Amino acid sequence: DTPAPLGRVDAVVVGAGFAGLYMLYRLRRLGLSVRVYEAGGGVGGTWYWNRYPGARCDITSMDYSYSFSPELQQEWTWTERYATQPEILRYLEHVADRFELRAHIQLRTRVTAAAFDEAADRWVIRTDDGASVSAGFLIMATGCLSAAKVPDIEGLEAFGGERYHTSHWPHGGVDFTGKRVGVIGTGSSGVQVIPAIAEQAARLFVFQRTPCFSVPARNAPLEAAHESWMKANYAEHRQRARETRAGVIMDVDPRSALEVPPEERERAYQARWEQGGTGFLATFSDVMRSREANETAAEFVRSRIRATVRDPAVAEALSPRGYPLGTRRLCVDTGYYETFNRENVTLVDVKASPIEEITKTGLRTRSAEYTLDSLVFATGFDAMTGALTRIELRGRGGEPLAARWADGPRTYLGVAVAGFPNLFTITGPGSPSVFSNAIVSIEQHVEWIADCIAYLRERGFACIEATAEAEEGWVAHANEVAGGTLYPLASSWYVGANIPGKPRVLMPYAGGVGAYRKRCEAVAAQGYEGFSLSRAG
Ligand code: NA7
Repeated sequence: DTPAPLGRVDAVVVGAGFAGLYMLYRLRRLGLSVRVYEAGGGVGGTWYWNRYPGARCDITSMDYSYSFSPELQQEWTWTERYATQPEILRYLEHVADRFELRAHIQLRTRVTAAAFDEAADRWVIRTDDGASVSAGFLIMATGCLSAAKVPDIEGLEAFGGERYHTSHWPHGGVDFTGKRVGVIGTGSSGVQVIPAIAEQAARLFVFQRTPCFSVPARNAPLEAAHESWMKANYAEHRQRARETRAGVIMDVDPRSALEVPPEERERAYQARWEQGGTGFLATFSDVMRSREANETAAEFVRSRIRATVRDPAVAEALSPRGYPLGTRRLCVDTGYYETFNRENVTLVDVKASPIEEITKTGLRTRSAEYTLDSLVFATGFDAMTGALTRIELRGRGGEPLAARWADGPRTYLGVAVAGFPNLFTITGPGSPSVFSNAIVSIEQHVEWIADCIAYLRERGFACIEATAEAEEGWVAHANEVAGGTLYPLASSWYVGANIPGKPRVLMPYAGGVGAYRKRCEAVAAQGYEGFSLSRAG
């Protein structure tokens, strides 16, 4: 078994989704030789893999797109308020072509391991085709929600029907006509796939463990007037978005939900409900800050569920209780609650009667057995850390990242890890990432990393590494910010609660993208404060 020759590039980028494509573009503009490895058979990342029916972004399309190229944002036309998966994928394919990125991307290649060579100040990266490459910089554009999770349910392998995970959907699509289908999971993927499957399948059983809060998307064709207004004001609009908490401009009512008379409060929630989308969270300034204020919003959603779902017992089972609204990601749906009025749809409460086994012919809960032709797992991801720790990343002294993070991820600014020089994590744990419009966070990280690499090269530095003290300080700060929010009150993937044994830490940084960006800019302006920089040899 002769090892393949070791190629050399200036940088390796792992992943060709929104983050990897833009990182490649920026590094090429600096004149670096770059290789991007992408496990998928095409570019697109999340939008390549999540092909389930109903898959759609829950950030409006004109905001969920790159801002780095004024020409691109002028020439591209989105068709709907919220873009579907195929449309976003087409957009990313267009970006790869338009900026001539494809020549640097190696598809169908998974990075399996990477080790830092301390003598050379370089990374040696191994791929599943048996090849190795040496790179000065290693940039992980592996996504926050890319390591799929299938629960370890007894009998899983015995199932005789077809099995799917929403994020590994077959490319040719699936025809559920005439089938008895089970969906496990009612998070963002579940609320999108359930109405779509219900329209096709003969019977649909929804196995729900934790009910979600969902608001209507009110999706619609993009209005020409809105599009031209946005295009005329894009630069300013994008700049304002970058300065917000979540990377999207929200019209936050500055009042407390508790200072407003109940009828007026109800009208305000109703108005946001009619508008659709996550702007619902901005109905009052303290919805995400005060438990009591939050409960008024939560109760409003429950009242909408009761008004929509005809069977009161089903409505009650769909009504979330016991965690604040928004502390598990708020879902955005099209016809989710209405789906439970259909004759062919049955909600199965697997909190009340847990799933005991998957059998050859279906699924058995403690109290009943369901015969199924197909089983769909909408069971989520080992979020934020999974894609990183599934690769054997070894830093100084050969220490694996997974071991380093055994008690929870520790980073400096969510972009670097002490002991892992010349490694950057785009939207890594400890950065706002999933608490924001991902594209705003991705662009900020990519630009910061590209500027950092340019700085190093201009000054003859071969190596940059976060100091242990800086990392410690950032972790402490992020934890302090987290402690001031409602997020720790819910068992969510934000805190790793969906993965057995995963330490409970709020992984995204809750301080907001605007403040975070300022902090990153200040770090750079101080000559990369909190990092040690060294020359070759
Ligand atoms: P989520 O939001 O993690 O949802 C996964 C769902 O699957 C959730 O309802 C889980 O219930 C359920 N689940 C997971 N394991 C089981 C078992 N063993 N039995 C029953 N139910 C189970 O993933 P999504 O893909 O929907 O969304 C992830 C993010 O992608 C989303 O937030 C957007 O940012 C995009 P549980 O809550 O664990 O009781």
